[in-house]
Amino acid sequence: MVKRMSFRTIISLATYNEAENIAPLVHEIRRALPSAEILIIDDNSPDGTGRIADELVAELPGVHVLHRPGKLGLGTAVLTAMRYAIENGFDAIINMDADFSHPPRFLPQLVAGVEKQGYDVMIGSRYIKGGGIGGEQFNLKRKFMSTGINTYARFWLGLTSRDNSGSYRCYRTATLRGIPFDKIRSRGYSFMEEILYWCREAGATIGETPIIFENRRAGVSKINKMEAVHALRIIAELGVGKLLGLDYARVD
Ligand SMILES: Nc1nc2c(ncn2[C@@H]2O[C@H](COP(=O)(O)OP(=O)(O)OP(=O)(O)O)[C@@H](O)[C@H]2O)c(=O)[nH]1
Ligand SMILES: [Mg+2]
Repeated sequence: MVKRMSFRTIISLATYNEAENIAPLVHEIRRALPSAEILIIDDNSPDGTGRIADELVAELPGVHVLHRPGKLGLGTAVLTAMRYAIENGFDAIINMDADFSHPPRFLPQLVAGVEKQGYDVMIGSRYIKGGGIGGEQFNLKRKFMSTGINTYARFWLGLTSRDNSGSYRCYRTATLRGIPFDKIRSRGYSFMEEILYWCREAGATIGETPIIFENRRAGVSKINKMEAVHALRIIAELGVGKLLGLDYARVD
């Protein structure tokens, strides 16, 4: 009889200037979900995050790193990680920010959503009962922006999940295999809404489990106004494209 392999999960961490966060985060992830492998996607961070990642790879089994030549955007980093998960036979991929905004203590519930509850995508959600935003410095402007973008994405893309902009999620790789990656338009932050849209198109079931989002522990934010405006445009274009039955190909 063929012995069934256990459920294999990989956790992807996109990094751009996370030198102070990456090592403690990887160790905390190991404690929270020891069976999972970890993939760091570093975009040649000027602060040396990539070098620290190499040290972690040498020190810990099941930790991997991909070095890209320069800052290519969070969306393409996650996509690269998804391809890696598919090519290397993982059953699920979890993505999380590398700045401690996504506490590792929620990892077991995210995996369980896919492995045990049978969802194709499990969202770590700030906007369902039990979820929320911790930390006193999380300002009102940002809260307002986050709520706004979620309502906007629900409207244009017909999403029914509550938290569509956060990136702390677990995806079943079998579902990702059915997604036309070459049609994904987002390079930056709108990837989070867009991938949910494509998962829905592929017939995926989407669940949400509560998480508490924390302020980044060290370093600075990488999102800028241009990226935010670009994200809004892509979401609207996707919505209009769906309405008109257009078959968008990747443009930018
Ligand atoms: N590889 C890669 N990682 C990125 C890129 N842009 C952002 N990241 C990473 O993506 C994650 C989310 O980015 P953040 O800058 O924290 O964005 P944010 O959460 O909106 O902003 P904060 O207020 O700082 O938390 C972090 O782990 C970043 O290091 C990129 O172009 N390439
Ligand atoms: Mg962050």
